[in-house]
Amino acid sequence: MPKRERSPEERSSDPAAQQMLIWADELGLGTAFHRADNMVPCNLGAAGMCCKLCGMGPCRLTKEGQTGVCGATIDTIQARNLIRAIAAGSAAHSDHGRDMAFTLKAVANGEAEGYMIRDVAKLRTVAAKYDIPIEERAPEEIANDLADLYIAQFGQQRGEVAPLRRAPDKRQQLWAEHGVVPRGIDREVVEALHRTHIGDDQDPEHILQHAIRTALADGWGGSLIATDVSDILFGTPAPVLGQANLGVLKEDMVNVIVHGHEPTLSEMIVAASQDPEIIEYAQAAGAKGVNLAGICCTANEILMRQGIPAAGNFLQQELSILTGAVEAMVVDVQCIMQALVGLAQNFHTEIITTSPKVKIKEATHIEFNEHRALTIAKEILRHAIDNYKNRGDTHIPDVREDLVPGFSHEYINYMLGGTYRASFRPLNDAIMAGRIRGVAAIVGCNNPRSRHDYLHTYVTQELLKQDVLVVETGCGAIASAKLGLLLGEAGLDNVGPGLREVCETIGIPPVLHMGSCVDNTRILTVLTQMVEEGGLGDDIDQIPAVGLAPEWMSEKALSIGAYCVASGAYVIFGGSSPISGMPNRVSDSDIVLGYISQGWEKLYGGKLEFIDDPDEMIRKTLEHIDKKRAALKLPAYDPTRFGFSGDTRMLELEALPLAERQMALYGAPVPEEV
Ligand code: BF8
Repeated sequence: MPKRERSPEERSSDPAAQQMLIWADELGLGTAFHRADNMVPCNLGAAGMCCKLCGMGPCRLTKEGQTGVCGATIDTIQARNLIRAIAAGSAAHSDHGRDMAFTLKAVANGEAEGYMIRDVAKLRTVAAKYDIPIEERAPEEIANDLADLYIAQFGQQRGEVAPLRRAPDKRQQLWAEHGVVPRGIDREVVEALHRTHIGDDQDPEHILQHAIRTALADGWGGSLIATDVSDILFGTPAPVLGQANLGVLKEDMVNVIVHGHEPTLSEMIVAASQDPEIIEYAQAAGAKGVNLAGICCTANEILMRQGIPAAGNFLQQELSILTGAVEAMVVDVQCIMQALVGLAQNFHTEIITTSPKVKIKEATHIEFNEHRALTIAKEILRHAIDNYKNRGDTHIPDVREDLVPGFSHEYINYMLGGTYRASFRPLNDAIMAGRIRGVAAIVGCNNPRSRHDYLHTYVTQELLKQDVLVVETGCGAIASAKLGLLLGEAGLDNVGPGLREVCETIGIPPVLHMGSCVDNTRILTVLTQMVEEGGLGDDIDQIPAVGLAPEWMSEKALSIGAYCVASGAYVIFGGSSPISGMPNRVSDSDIVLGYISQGWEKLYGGKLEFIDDPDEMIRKTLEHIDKKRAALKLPAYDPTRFGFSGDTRMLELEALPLAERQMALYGAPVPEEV
């Protein structure tokens, strides 16, 4: 029986997306939303009950006690499937980190056209962490040494991945005790594939221990390298005004969307788009200029550094093409739907692939190379401009929202303590006092199987009411941006009283946008500094904090979840569980589900759970935060104690007649000066 197709409102909670879905229906064109409705997920694969790792299968385990042809149990099969997904996610993030490290090397040696070292302070700070000499050395010399060190982490065979030393001491000891310290990034990914070949590791818990090691190679390895180098080359983010949603596309300009993940390309396209020669070329084609916008994590990279607008998140890549206003969509790696090319053929949009790792049949391929970066970026923009004359009717939804992204770890440090006393003390104090109940990191993808953006924004808003400070990255951050939650004043009326006071005092939004998915490492760095600041325990697992990926879909998300667990976090994934197994499975047959939750919690203090009900996600988040508060002997959360200071209170006071205001402020009328 065909599945019922959902209405646009059921498919997305974003009004711009809804408009484009109605338009798609009028045009008779399909999108991921339509395909999800018409493609019932394979129930065996979705639950991790299918093994296709050798030619004796695929083995479909449908009955309790059944095994694969080789004798593999369902638990072994689920553990193998999960670690393979985590290895792929770790590989994707880390390969991005590797490319960044090679770009740093090329810049240090003057071989990368158009790039420069923008954040020398960060370069020196990072290099000093690895005992690279920094005094009386040129930035290029330091960068060359740091690039060599970072490049070596990928192929290293023994020892420990260097950035691991940036974790809290106690956590490093714990990893050493449990034998999960990653030796080299590539080595752990390769070993994950080896262990899951037919006839290798067959103990599910043993397999999943290596999943932790593989994920740590991502979070405290490849991803951290990617973030460090991006900041060094393109600048460490600081708050900047931006905009988000499809309404950032412009009728009178050549619209170019950059989509994917690596900032090496997108940053150079930003630079090229501001080149007078390119602007003149666009004007000669009849446009006012070139309007750049991002999709997915590329959007986050250029939004938080340059204020370049975000056209949307993962599920808006096709919707942007449906506007008919996009001259070129320039893609690099990850989260790029193959369907883009077929859809674009109904319009004038040119899909341009640029990575030597990613080609799509019938797309234009202009290969990017950091040695000729600016020249190639201009060539790509000329293609887009040449295509402007082919534009037909446009349907750009008039929906966009302002936002302030750019809350890097470094900026939060500065924001809380100033230039000379950069510190996390005020944040720790606010948590200890109970003004801030705890912290939630809400990250990850969109998934067309759930209502686009709804889980992200519902969970975010409900936690804000409960005085939980929210930090966000990836497509989740763009979802909140589109709803106006990333603005200083907007939405503070719906934020709990203690959190509101903190936001008003410091002048921050209640939701802090910390970057792209590789930038989840910024959250690890923040948590580490909160530990080092004191008052919230001596390791990350003691902090009242939870990580959530309400609309996850990618293997990268699973890797992030696993390294956050290994770092001590309680992590909740929404939507479906890839290891749910047979319906109504009981106790001893739920080895994998139990192990990643209670098993990992015993070892690392963090756990991974899949919960599809958003209210249950919120309940469990608050329960965990309160449990951690109690363990630290902090006062129990009590919202009635706060909310009597800050801008909101001052506005209330200002509205009062003078005498009443003076009574409220000073307890007596103030005599007039004579
Ligand atoms: O790395 S959140 S859909 S864009 S995987 Fe992809 Fe998921 Fe978006 Fe960025 Ni992250």
